[in-house]
Amino acid sequence: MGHKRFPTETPAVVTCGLPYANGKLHLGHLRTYVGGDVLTRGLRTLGQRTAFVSGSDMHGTPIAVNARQDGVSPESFALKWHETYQTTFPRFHIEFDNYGHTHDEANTALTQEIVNTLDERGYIYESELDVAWDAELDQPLPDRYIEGTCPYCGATARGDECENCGRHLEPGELEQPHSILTDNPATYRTRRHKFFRLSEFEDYLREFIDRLEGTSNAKNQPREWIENELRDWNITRDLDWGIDYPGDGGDDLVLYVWVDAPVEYIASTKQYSDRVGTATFDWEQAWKQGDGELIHVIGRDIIQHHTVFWPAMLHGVDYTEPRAVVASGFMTLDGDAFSTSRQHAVWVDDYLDAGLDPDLYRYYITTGTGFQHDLDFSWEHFQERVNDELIGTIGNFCYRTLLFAARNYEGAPDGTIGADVRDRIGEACTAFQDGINAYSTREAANAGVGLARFGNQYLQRHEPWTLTDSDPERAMQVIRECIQLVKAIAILLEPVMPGKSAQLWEQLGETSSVQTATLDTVVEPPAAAFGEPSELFEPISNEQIDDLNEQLRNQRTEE
Ligand code: B3M
Ligand code: ZN
Repeated sequence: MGHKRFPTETPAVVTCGLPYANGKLHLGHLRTYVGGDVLTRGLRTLGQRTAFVSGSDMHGTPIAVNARQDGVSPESFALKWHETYQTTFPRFHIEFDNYGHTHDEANTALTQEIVNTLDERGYIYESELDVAWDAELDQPLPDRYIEGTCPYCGATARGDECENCGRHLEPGELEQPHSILTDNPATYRTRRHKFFRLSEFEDYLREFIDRLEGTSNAKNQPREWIENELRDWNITRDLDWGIDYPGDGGDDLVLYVWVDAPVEYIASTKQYSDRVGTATFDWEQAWKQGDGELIHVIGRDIIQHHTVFWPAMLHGVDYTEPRAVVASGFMTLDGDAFSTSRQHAVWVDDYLDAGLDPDLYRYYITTGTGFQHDLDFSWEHFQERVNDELIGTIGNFCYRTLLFAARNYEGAPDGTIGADVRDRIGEACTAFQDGINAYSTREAANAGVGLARFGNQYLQRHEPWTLTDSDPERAMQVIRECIQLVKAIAILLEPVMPGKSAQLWEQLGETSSVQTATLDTVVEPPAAAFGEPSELFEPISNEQIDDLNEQLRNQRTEE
């Protein structure tokens, strides 16, 4: 069974991996959120009904450990960061339809309901488990409270995950574990815990993986995990921060953070439905009735959670299965991993405080490489891409066209669109549509960039400024064609640069919103009257790049 091409009759939900509410956001973090936002806007340009949701991940040791260091409660610690993220995303034009958090009522209730159903259906059992313990402090050491060696790749890893090879680690798997609190080697205590019968989902997951769309890393890596033995999954923790285990026998246990975190995708969609009404978006149709085109946009380190644990949970309660998992590559800064602890990072606030437009960065990461490939950020490269591509190609073409049109015709002159321009616009629309259908935000964005490149050549070839006297009709036609190209560029680039495209739309004299413009409107006639445009982009100077690099050097600390 293949999936239907977008746009479909059925509603889509695009989700972004939930950020742990535990620290400042840097540019590297934004890759998946910008990716999800561009994809959502692109789907809407195709006419696809789409909800875009996410939320803050409030639970687990990623929060508990950091809150403890700060000497505050996990709840107030996480809420503070949640509020920061909620205001930061829109500043980068990342506009979720709903941005909740995992500790709210909606997610707590839905998580407990799903766990209860899994329990009733026999997918959960209780068993003894040797958990890591700090003998000196006499306390359990779940997940990030221990560090040691990954049994799969030998790298240094945390209790439940190896960042190096991307594997999830079950309790007991980490080798040479030691407490991050005292540095003592971990000892063990036997405790009763809850387990999810993942092993029963092997046949289902094999078939699911064959149907799954998205990036090739997300479709291929899980095969190996599913082919090898699927171990049952420990879904509870000895921790006093999280969602309580709802059924019998789990009195002092909370759910493992990876149980309730993805449920927020559903809870967040529900909150959106509750707000706008089910006639506009029905969360149950999407999540419970098999009708939703569910697309998860994530970082590549959490592929296993989204292609193994999560679809098994959904299948266990008869919810809709994901259609696609779109997993980004990692980001580096000047060739080195972004690091919060070493302050090797460009903080999102610093980027905005430098007066840089968010769309420039959105363009940089969307078109810099394919979504699943690793991508490096450097200020020099950023400057080059802004000055050469955004100014040299896109800004230049749009500005020259609109200025000439405003000065000579006070807007769009009469004239027909010749076959080559019409065909070239058609090709760009097809490339855009194919790009979105392949979950390639880069291909979709490049469709618009390609039109600007074509437009510059077209202007150069026909030199309308030499025709105004000798052949005024022809001059009018060329400009009329170029304005149609500008209009198409505004629509095709809206997903990647929503702010700049809205500005261009206004310059074109359009009164509607470019955000709601669909592909069929690229051929509609432009507004007849508009005034002189302003430049869309400002060049970035060498001095500014030197300053930004210096700031980066000054803030960096050695570990
Ligand atoms: N909070 C962040 C991460 O591991 C984690 C994602 C949850 S998505 C349901 O990247
Ligand atoms: Zn590993």
